[in-house]
Amino acid sequence: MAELGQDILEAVAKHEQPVSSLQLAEKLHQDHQKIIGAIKSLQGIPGLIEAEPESRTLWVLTPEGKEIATKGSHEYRVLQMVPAEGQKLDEIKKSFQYGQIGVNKALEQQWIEIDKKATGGPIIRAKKPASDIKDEVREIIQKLEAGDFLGVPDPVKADVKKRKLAQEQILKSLLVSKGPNFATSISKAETDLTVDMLAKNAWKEKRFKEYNFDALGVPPSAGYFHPLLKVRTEFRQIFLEMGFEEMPTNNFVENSFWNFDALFVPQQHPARDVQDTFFVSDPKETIRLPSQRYVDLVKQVHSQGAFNSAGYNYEWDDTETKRNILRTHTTAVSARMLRRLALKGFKPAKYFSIDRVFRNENLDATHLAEFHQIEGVVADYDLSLGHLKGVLSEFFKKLGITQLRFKPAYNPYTEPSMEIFSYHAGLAKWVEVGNSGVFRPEMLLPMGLPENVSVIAWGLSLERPTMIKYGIDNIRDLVGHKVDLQMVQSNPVCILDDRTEKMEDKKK
Ligand code: FB9
Repeated sequence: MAELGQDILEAVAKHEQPVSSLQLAEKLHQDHQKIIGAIKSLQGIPGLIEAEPESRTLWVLTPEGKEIATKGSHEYRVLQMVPAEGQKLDEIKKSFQYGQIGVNKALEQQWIEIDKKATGGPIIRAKKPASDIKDEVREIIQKLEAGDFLGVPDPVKADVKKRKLAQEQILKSLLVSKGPNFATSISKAETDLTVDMLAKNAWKEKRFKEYNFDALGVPPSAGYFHPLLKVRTEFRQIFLEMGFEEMPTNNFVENSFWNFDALFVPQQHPARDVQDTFFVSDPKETIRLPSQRYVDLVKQVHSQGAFNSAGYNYEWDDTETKRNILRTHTTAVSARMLRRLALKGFKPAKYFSIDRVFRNENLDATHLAEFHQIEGVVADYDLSLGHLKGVLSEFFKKLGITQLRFKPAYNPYTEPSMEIFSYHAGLAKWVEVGNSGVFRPEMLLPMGLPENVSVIAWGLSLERPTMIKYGIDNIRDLVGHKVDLQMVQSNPVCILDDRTEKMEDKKK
């Protein structure tokens, strides 16, 4: 293209008058579109050339039109073929490609007549000699081809188009002339102003590339945060600005005491079966249970009842409580933190956690055997369900969710319990956004927390809001070995509140 640009500059230099791109295409034996491209590229060099758009109308003959222009109209050729004594119709029709059309048109013009009673079949006779007749169609076609179409009446042009003898085309071209900085050589635009140029004043003869302020920045060849981690940061920010302290969740392996027994989940509860829980085979059992006194209190409240609770009335199994598992919820960590709070002397506290939990459940498009649980815990004196509803409203409002509904539910470790629902405008339905409740006294009192202390808590997953905000339908597109890393790189920063248009609505 640079070479073609050079040729164009040299051609323009030879003309005082502007040169059409059509002329340049002919002169340089190049396709007109290539010439246009090269001119536009030269226009990128400030002041080098001026290029004004021009357009002209052309009539381009079809093959049939070209035959008329060179050999005459079909009807005139038929007339020329017919001798005084007449000619068989079939012979005329077969004499050239357009013979049939020619006969029809010559009859229309009353130049010929057909004697259908002639012996041996119909014959054609001329009604007037060809020398007395002007082949006007041919003249018109030749005028159109020569670009002399102003004198051709519109109905005639319309007939030419209708007979598909020629097509009218608007040919766009550029009229090129010398610009104020015209030169026949294209110096490469400099992209840097160097010390050497300044020292020798060489910059004065240089041409510098224009700044392109629309150019996108070079994407940093750095790492990119996974959408889950970006959403986790948003949730962490929400908890921190609400005054919550993050719990230490750096133990995926948990023992059944903290994951179930301390939460007053009975040892025969189905959630503790292999169908729902991943058991660790080695080490199979923990060696680090809390104090025997605390374990005995938990054992008592389960098996015989205590603290005004009837308990579950079953035979406690010391082995069961020691079994190592992958934690099924971060509520195990909440239990550890509440026990620690009791041991150091109770003060009101607000804790949160966001980390992985593991459940041996059926997989589907939105559920894997692990997910990130988000949990909030508030411990204070005489908290009620009203406090729980209030803190949930505040929390979800920061997610842009303002329409909440609560539905009675059951958890072994909370009473009362509520499922949390929010109206999703994009889906036009109420969707479950979490679960919550007030921890039972059978969980709190064996820890040693004061009787008038109550603890409210709630939980939700990290994956569900992330999938909704990023418009991801299948969880395997978000996490796992099949994830497209381009998704990680190209997904925008996530802002959870209602300032951003919901990704799901965008998909509509
Ligand atoms: O996250 C869930 N849904 C959700 C959350 C946020 C959200 O945000 C939108 C952008 C606006 C959208 C949806 N759920 C809980 C509800 C369902 O997705 C459910 O099908 C899946 N649940 C998980 C458990 O499934 C086996 C989500 C997960 C869950 C459920 C309960 C708890 C934690 C996570 C809990 C708890 C709890 C209760 C009492 C005391 C302490 C903790």
